[in-house]
Amino acid sequence: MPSALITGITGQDGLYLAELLLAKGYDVYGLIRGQNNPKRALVEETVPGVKLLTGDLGDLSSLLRALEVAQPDEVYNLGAISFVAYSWENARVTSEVTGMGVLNILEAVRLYSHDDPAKVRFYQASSSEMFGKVQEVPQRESTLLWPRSPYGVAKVFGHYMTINYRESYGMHASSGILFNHESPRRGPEFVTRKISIAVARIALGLQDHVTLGNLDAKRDWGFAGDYVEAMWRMLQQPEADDYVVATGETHSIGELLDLAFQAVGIDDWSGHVQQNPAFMRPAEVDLLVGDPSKAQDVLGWTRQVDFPGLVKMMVENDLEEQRLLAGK
Ligand code: NDP
Ligand code: GDR
Repeated sequence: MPSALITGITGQDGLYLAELLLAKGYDVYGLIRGQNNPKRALVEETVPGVKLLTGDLGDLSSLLRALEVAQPDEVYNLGAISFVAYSWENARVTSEVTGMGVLNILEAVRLYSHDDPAKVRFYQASSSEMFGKVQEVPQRESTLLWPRSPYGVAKVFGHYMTINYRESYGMHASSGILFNHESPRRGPEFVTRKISIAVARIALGLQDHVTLGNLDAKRDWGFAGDYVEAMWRMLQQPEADDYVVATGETHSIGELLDLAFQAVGIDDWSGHVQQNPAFMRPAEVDLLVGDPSKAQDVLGWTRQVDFPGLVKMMVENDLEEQRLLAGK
């Protein structure tokens, strides 16, 4: 039975990836931080087959201990401080976890695999935020990186460190440059989930409006369940490499609002949406849209859920959740 260690097990992608690997017969270990992590119960309930190990990306010795216990064939480094807006106010801690944390886990894997550098296959969760002030449209693996946030800068560090460990030590280390992917498990601080929760509550008469930042922002949004499949496929390749994973389509926040409100039968949402500069960012990324050709050709990966399907899935989930919470 192959074994895998996932950092970031409590996050959106950690849960989907754990489900995928358990279904494939893997022995799955998840790294969980803190002495009383509030999301432990969620992980235990959602993926009861996962064995949780305590550790933190900032603590090399905890990573080494986790590797010794899990004896993994594959390590997926999904752990990060991942909210871009937060990274301006907390640039240092974002750099330490999202950037230096990658170096820590790479170094732990290198030390653990000292007898055979390719013993463990490693996945790094890189991001389209690395493209920032985009140098070409659509963005592909060879596009020059120009990050526009402390989060993006930290991801660039992790991305190049992963490539450096592959080239320096012969590690099977791959980097997935993933564009935005969402789901009913998305954190409520991200715009898609913020909108799906608000729309559900507005439909149920629990709130009147939602306050957002830049409505002109555009993103290449896919479904997280599809994207973890690409992560796994990367580690099944004979050679490690880097891949863009995206839909190749871009949509605005306005289009997202159209679809979300349509899902609850509201055609004109103008009275339900307000704007506040507090949700604007010091710098925005430009036209983010990815070219997934390499992932399609080499990995045989394709997305299953389209943008309207994704928005509908999220709003329907939140209608159900909010109805239960409100006792309706
Ligand atoms: P989430 O924010 O949902 O999850 C982040 C995870 O990182 C949580 O499990 C969190 O644990 C963990 N974490 C935070 N700090 C530490 C630490 N010091 N040590 C160990 N773990 C830590 O992110 P997603 O699931 O959405 O994303 C997974 C990865 O993919 C992230 O690295 C993200 O940056 C990257 N990514 C995501 C994209 C997306 O659209 N979702 C696109 C491109 C890249 P805790 O619960 O304890 O806080
Ligand atoms: P992003 O996701 O920054 O792309 O990072 P987010 O959903 O936070 O923002 C997307 C766009 O929406 C605009 N926006 C708002 N965003 C939030 N959060 N709240 C608002 O009220 C709001 N109003 C408008 C933003 O300005 C932005 O343009 C996500 C994370 O998962 C990263 O970890 C990952 O690397 C990238 O996706 C790819």
